[in-house]
Amino acid sequence: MSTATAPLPAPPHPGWPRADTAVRAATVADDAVVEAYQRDGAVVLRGLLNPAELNRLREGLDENLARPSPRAIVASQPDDPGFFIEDFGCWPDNAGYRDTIVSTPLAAVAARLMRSHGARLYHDHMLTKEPGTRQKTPWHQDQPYYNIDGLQNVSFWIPVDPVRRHSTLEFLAGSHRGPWLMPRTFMTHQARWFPEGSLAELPDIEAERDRLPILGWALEPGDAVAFHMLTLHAAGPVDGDRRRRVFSVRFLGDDIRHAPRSWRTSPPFDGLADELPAGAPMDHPLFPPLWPPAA
Ligand SMILES: O=C(O)CCC(=O)C(=O)O
Repeated sequence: MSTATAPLPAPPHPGWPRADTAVRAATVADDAVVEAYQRDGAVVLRGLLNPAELNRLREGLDENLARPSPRAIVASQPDDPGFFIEDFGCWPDNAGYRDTIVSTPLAAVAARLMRSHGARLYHDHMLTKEPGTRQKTPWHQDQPYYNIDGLQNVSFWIPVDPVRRHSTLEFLAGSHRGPWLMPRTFMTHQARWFPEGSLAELPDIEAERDRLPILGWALEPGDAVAFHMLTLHAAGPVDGDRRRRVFSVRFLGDDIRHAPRSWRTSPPFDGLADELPAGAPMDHPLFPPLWPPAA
């Protein structure tokens, strides 16, 4: 992702927000869900997208899979019977993603979960595991890979296919309260971000999973999970009869500040440090404010 090449974001679509946006957001993320998000750092959101919104997102995902961006990476081994592909920062070129981001209640739900007045887009991330993918997604936090400080943040993980319990995203409840843990490359475990020894290493969560508060939900299309960028999470393999096409989109709240790094973040925002000082709010065209809607 480069600030030099990214086009200016499209303004919210005409007719946005729809009259029912705030009501839908308060229904899917009612006070009990918001409280659970604050306490656990992860919640399930049943029926977040309606069938028309889901179809639009599916079109966006299929378009992305047919034409991955130059930023796409293969996250499975060559001998994996399936295939795990990720892509980043595609929304400026993908109308299905744009519609999903600006024309659904996502931003309004984000503001509620974060207990923030405003919600601005951070970035999008596609994660698809094709049938039979053996590759697990290892336990990790997201924020140590990023260029932001602050607590008011949320990521949505939105599958367009049914996801079984053993293939879904799992969370260690409460881990969003910290500490920050060492980010490593998923397949070769290299420390490419924070220098070796500068953050604590991850505990062996799998070895202790029976006594840990692990959350995870089987999901139907239209459902999603929402999680804090410090919540430890991981995902399982997928069965041979299932695709697992997922769109993840991440939002920032009022307290988030720019934290430029001396290394390349994941995803990268090349050149941003020249345009947005350290400690500044993320007030930049790459991160359009989406809630509350402009007057
Ligand atoms: O989809 C996956 O397998 C992992 C998702 C993930 O780590 C994320 O969205 O941050």
